[in-house]
Amino acid sequence: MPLVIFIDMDYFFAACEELRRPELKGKPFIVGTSPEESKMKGVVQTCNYEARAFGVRSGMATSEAYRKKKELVYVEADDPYYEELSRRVLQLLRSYQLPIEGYSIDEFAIDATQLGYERAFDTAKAMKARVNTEIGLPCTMGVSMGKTFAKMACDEAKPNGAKLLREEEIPGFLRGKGVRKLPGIGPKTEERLKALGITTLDELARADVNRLIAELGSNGSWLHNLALGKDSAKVMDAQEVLSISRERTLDEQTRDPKRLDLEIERIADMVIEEVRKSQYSFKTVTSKARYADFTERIRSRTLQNYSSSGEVLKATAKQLARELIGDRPIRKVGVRVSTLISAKGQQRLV
Ligand code: DCP
Ligand code: CA
Ligand code: CA
Repeated sequence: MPLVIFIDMDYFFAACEELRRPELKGKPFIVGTSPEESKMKGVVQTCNYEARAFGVRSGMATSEAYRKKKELVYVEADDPYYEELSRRVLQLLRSYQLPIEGYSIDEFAIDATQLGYERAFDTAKAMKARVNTEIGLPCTMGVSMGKTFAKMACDEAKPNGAKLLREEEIPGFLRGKGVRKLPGIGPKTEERLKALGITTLDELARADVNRLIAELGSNGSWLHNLALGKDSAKVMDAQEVLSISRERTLDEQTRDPKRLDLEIERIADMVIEEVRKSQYSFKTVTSKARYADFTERIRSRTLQNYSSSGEVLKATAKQLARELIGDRPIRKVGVRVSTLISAKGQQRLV
């Protein structure tokens, strides 16, 4: 599992508003979207902690928020402004030269594996202080193995906090928690799990994985692993080339299609393992050959649909590799998948 620093901005849209309108500080207010006719018909996007003290929450109807607290100040949401601040936070975090993945407008996951726990936690606290002083926004940091547990640690440290959760502490941390505490479990999945008699993460961990898969598809085994404290998903830096590839130099040069098939199968197995670990589906397959004279050629094919199948990858890559056989013997072959989509969030990456 990668060691991850997870950052989530505190009451983000509302904090952005306080930054440019300091007179709002200390007063309960909400940031909302309202249909033109009346602000009362809109929804609370977020609110400051003063408003939360009265039970006001994100996602609540504005009218309900006003029933809880008559004197709420209403602020119309300004998405371009929040996006600009989000970009500035990302830019500041990038200065640490670690791989970083934008998770949502106010969340970022940073791969800190190379730092180890102590330095990662110190770095997280330093980042937090800089976001606070240089940008003027409060945030919370979670540091743990795997993005999921770093995010959960962050959730528990809110607001304006920092929490380090070591790998050996994860099982104890999960024990007794309801399934909704797991990022990725929303109300729908919660209901389906409840139908299976599962309401806590302990019960999810003990559940039969085949039953979970039957009920929830591949998400079932993913969630089961999380409940067991395992999350091997990589931090995907958007600036990295979004493809997964492996290559191998052959023991001896060849032009034999059968020999090539075997090599391609081996390499495809390595690629597919990485695809599964990072939970991607791919749409483009590329095979590459380097010849005895060090020239290289590639052949690519775009599939009809996204796939994460090893069989599809092998068949396509072998066919492409055969098209690369020419007069010169091949000394190195490679397989690459690209046009990736996150199978988890159905989020397009390329
Ligand atoms: N948001 C929204 N509609 C929602 C939930 C959130 O528009 N139903 C927006 C407003 C939030 C931002 O996304 O400011 C980030 O959402 P979070 O869930 O992280 O909530 P906050 O940052 O507001 O608060 P917290 O301090 O709990 O993270
Ligand atoms: Ca937030
Ligand atoms: Ca958030």
